[in-house]
Amino acid sequence: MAKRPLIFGILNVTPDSFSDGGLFTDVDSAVAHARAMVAAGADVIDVGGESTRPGAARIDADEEQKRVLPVVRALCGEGIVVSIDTMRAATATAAVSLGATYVNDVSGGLADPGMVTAVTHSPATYIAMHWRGDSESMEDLATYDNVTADVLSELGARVEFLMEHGLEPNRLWLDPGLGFAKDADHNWALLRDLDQLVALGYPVLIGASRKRFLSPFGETPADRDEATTTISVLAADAGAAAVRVHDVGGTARAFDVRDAWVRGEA
Ligand code: PMM
Repeated sequence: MAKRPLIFGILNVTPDSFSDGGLFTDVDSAVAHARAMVAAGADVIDVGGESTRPGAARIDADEEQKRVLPVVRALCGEGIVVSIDTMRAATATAAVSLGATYVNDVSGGLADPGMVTAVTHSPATYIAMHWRGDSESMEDLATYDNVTADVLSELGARVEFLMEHGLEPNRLWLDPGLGFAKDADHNWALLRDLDQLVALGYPVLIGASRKRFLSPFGETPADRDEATTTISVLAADAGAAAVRVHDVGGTARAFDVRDAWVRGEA
């Protein structure tokens, strides 16, 4: 059976993210929440300063950096492994210079032409997500002939571009981008076909946590943790390398159960 995925705990230092917007806007509360997620079993804390929920307006780079960099500095100072969730090269570069290990770019390098150089010239691992357009336009871009084939080929093009620009293959991860220019059926098809994305040979991150396509299983975002955790376990079985979640403790317990199943003992 595929090994236990890493758990990326979500830390949005934004006023407007769909699930945790406004909760962790000062450094102290953000750091406290990150520590709690690490204690609950997070391997990495994914720090984001710009909401990507459908319809969200973009903020400028200064505002993004004012939100995230003090938090990144504090977490790296405590030895916590940090991922910076940004589409901007300047923010990625600043966060990596403070010690961030991963650059999580929901645009896969498409939003900022400087991103590819920023990551190739850094020691960071780059997580390239499938993306077709920003939050303001993405709902109109959710048309596919065959969502799995189309996402695989569009991500494949990003891989080729990144390699041509000198990114080493062992510093690249991929993400199908659940909810980004995808309707509910697209997300479910991508999850059903996850083994095909894993077969490309790069570590795959899955970000399903509390998203709207889980609404049949929970009305509000906070009601969707069981559905999220079930997806995390199934994603683990399909070979995902990491899951990006709000409910770290529940995910860690579910992975403990899965490990007991694999070992034949608890
Ligand atoms: N989803 C959100 C934000 N960042 N990053 C990756 N790699 N994959 C995702 O699916 C993803 C992401 C959505 O917003 P949230 O931070 O409020 O969950």
